[in-house]
Amino acid sequence: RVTMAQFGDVSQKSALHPKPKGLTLQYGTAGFRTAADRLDHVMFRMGLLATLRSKQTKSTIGVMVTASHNPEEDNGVKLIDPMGEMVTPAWEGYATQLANADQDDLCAVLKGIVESEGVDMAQAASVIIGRDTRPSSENLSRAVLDGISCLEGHSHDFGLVTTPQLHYMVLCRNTGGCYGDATTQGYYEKLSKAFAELTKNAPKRTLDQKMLLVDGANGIGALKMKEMEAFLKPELQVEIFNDGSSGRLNYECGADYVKVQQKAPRGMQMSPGQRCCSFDGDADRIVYYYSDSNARFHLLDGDKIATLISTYLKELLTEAGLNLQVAVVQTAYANGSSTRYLEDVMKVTVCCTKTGVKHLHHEAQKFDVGVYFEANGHGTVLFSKKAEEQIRELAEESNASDEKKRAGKLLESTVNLINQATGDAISDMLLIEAMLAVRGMSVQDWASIYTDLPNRQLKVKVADRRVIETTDAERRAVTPAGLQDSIDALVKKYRQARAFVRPSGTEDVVRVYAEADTQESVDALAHQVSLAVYRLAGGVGDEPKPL
Ligand code: G16
Repeated sequence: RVTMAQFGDVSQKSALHPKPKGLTLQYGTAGFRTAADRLDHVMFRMGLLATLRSKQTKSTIGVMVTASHNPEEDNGVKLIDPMGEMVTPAWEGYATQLANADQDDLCAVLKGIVESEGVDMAQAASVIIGRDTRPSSENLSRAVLDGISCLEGHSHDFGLVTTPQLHYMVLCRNTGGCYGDATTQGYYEKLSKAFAELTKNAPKRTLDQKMLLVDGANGIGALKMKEMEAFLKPELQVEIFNDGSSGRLNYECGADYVKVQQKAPRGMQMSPGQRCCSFDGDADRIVYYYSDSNARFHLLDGDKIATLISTYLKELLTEAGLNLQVAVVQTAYANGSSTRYLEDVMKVTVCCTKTGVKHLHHEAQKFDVGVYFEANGHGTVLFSKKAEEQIRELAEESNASDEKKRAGKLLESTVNLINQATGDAISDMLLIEAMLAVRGMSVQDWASIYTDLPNRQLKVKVADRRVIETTDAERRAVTPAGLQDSIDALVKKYRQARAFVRPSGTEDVVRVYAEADTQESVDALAHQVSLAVYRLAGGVGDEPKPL
């Protein structure tokens, strides 16, 4: 039987982390996210919850303090499950209950979770935590530690790490080190070794070809790239911009800014044709770009990354003679051209899920090789046990032909380079650099695999974004009445057009996405759809203006 006495001094300690009156928060697309000064109680309570989850799964659980792409004054928290993946929907529900419970009800809510999930309170618990570079993150991570110690969980604070590094640590710890050594040093060594193994196979490259400009979004990714730089030389020479020494986190820089604005970040000195990339605020997303000799900006987003990776893997699997199914998982934001290319030219299975890595990750697990990427640059590749075994056997097989063996070894190093726990800007960057090098491709060759349809993303402020409910992997709005009909009518006016709207799960806005045959058309369409949202879903502030 669960007794209140088992919750130790939760009641007294939680009084030190009071919940602001009337505040209700939801576990969103990637955890709780709001202004940092409203989150202390949430952090304490997530420390409690992670400890219970650890007891229940008898595994290490991760808690990452970050608001990723959001502005610097926001913060948030992501919970990481035993295999390094996002916490399950049931526990997201508990997280929401716990975050919103009144102070006096906290122990009763904990008791409810313990009983529903059959948590053995006598079981030892282990929770590891990390944080991004936001000024508020240090104090908030202390509140998490308070919560863990309240339930006598064992904790380890990794301090400043990228979100994917913490996911990696969780996976390493729960596989008894099989996945790698659970330290940042171990992470650098594993990835850089795999990178060196791959680039050994590359044709000779000039120093210029080995050069990559990295926009660190003034965040944790820049710090960690500085630590890792030395491990990658001489095969990769990075120059880091927006390293946090002056600018603000994510301000006019970072992957989200570059993707949405479709322009280079501030401060980046790009010469024509120079390969560049941007990380986001916690380094779990990446986009590439370059500007041509006419100063035209070319973006290579998550869709282009997924195409490059799946082409490369399919070729290697064919060379290796391995019959493994490759699938690509996308969301509604995937550019129509990318989906058509993948299905019609590459002949790979393409699936569409709701926004949020947790949904894509889950879908990708169904295939031998599941490549998942959101257009915003968040993604990775998952290999099934069967796929990994076949690859490993081939790499060690002495009777295989030289061509097959080489492909097997390349695949083996590719598996080692990929962070299968979650999308990881650093790991994805190294994979892209290695693939381009091995295949002797320039960034222009990569960009020309297919041509994106012109597209536009906008945000609309409404009084309560929950009035918009969606279906069909967020491609259609069910409520408010009339909104989807308006969107359908608008889309019909343009060629090759598509548009959808959905409430964001990380910011207090409604997101609008549109694509069409020309930039002029898509800008008009996106604006008209924004107006429909503003008028039918309770817009606040000024009416959206034409672009
Ligand atoms: C998070 C999620 C992503 C999602 C993004 C935007 O990214 O991890 O899967 O695409 O939020 O979500 P929404 O459109 O619901 O606001 P990050 O990098 O901010 O953690």
